[in-house]
Parts: sequence; structure tokens; C-alpha cells
Amino acid sequence: MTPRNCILIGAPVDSGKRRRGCQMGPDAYRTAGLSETLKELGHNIRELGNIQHAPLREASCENEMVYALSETIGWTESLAESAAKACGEGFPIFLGGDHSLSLGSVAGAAAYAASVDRPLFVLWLDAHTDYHTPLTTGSGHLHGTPLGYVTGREGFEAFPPLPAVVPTENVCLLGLRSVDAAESAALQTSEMQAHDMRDIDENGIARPLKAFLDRVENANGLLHVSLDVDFLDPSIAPAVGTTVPGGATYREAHLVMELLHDSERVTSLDLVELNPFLDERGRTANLMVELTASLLGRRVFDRPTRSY
Ligand code: EXY
Ligand code: MN
Ligand code: MN
Ligand code: MN
Repeated sequence: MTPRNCILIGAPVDSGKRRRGCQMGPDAYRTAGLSETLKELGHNIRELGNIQHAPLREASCENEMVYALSETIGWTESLAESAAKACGEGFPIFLGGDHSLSLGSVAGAAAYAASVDRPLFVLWLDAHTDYHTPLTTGSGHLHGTPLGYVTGREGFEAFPPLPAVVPTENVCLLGLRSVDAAESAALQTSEMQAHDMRDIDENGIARPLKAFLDRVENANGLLHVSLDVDFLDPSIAPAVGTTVPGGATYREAHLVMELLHDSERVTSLDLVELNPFLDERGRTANLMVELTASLLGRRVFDRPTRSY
């Protein structure tokens, strides 16, 4: 296996929703041994510690429900800069933090892809589509908006202008089981490939993923993967504020990671929405570390037995 130059970037973003706790995510991944696990697989690891949001400036939005707008804008600025730089130096892994961190990580990955004249593809592993805009969100929670931002939807005027838009046909969503009406309507007019759990139950998870990976390969694309804890079934991953029953099983999730590894296409990764405050003896943090290890080449025969 070719060793990767992994760059671990702590992003303790907690502004994307009202319930607190994701700020502890980066430390939970460290405690669960992410760095050591990836080193054991033979990868090079650079740890950047935790980054901070850019200085806050005043910002407003006509939707008064929107929560912590200035802070999320500050995070988007600093994360986009870190992501663009790290993509040029290795394989960035963003240790979240809630999913609003992906406004910045994906924007930065897209800027980097444009700078090397290659298309960026995005795989969104999530119970939710996160396709709102600040104008359509009912909760006001900006962790529900990153795909709206990076695909260039209107309503993000207060945010940094996108250096490069991700075309909706380059986005694949897997695991959906909670989609708001406004998101569903917008999805219909987009080219995103959205696979809900019904689709996965009927056809399996490998088929849509392989079809997407073939497209990435044929376009010689870069691939950003955004893994939301709530992609997983709450029975195996309870540490998330937005649990939805009927998520990916342990094996479905590992199979996704194994196929991603085999594709040799993944160039950046978000680990988001872990709320250690809600965990049970670290089991969700441990599972997220195991899944990252699968994505980076760990196989059944190498896997140590671990009891939770
Ligand atoms: N669609 C709901 C909302 O906009 O509030 C739930 C969003 C949850 C987003 C989580 C991170 O994936
Ligand atoms: Mn702050
Ligand atoms: Mn999400
Ligand atoms: Mn989600």
C-alpha cells in the first residue's frame, strides 16, 4: 500500500447548531488513537492541532432564525484556507466539529482542484442532504447548508465568495433518511445523485458507490469524502445530536470505506458531527477511527479485535 501523507486538522466547530458538544470532537479522535492507528498502517502523519476561526465580523441575514452566522463565516474562511493549502501538501483529514465545517473544507478542496485543473467530486455520507441555504433553513442551523454553499446556491451573500463551484453532477449522497421539503424540491432540479436508505436496502450500497467512483476515475477527478456520524445507524453510533433510525450498518459503512480505499481516489476527508458528550464509553469515536482506518487500507486480516 502506498503510504499517504495524512494531515490531521482539528476543527472544533460548534456553531452549526444550537446543541453544544462537537467542539470536543478533535480530542475524542485523538483519545481514540486516530494518529497511532494510521501510523500503524504505514502512513505519515502530520498533526496541525486545532485551527481557529478567522476574526469575527458583523454579518446579517434576512432569515432571523439563522444561528451563529458570524462564527460560521469565520470558520468557513479559516477552513477554506487550511484546506486549499493542505490539499497541496498531502491528504487532509478534518477532525470535526459539526458539519458546518464542510462549507470551508469543501470550498478549499474545490479551490485546490481548480488550481491544478482537475474536477472535484464530493461523496456525502449522511442521513441528511445538508442542501439548505441560509434563506431556506427552518431550524436556522447552518450545519444543514454546506452542500448548498459549495454548489453555488443563492443566499450565501454574507459568506466568502466561492473560489470554485462544485457542479451538482459531481456530488453523490448516500444514506439519506431525513430530507426537508425545501431541500427535496431543490434536489429535484439538481443533478446530484441522491441515494436514500430505501434505495440502499433494495440495491445494496456498493452499486451506487461503484458507479460514482467510475465517474470520478473517468474524469480523473479528486474526491472529497464527508462522513457525518449520523450516516451510521444510531445503534452503533449514538454520539450525534441528529440521530435518525435506519442508518448504515457496521458492514455497510466499512464496505463503503474499503471500496473508497480500493479506488485510490480519495484526496480529502471530513469526520463530522461527533458529539463526545453523547457517546457511550467512546464507542462512536472508536468506530469513526476504525472507518478511517478502513478508508486508509486496513483489512480484515490486519484488524485487531477490539471490544467496546
Ligand atoms: N434538515 C435539518 C435542518 O436543516 O435543521 C437537519 C439538518 C441536520 C444536519 C446534520 C448535519 O447533518
Ligand atoms: Mn470563538
Ligand atoms: Mn450532515
Ligand atoms: Mn446529518
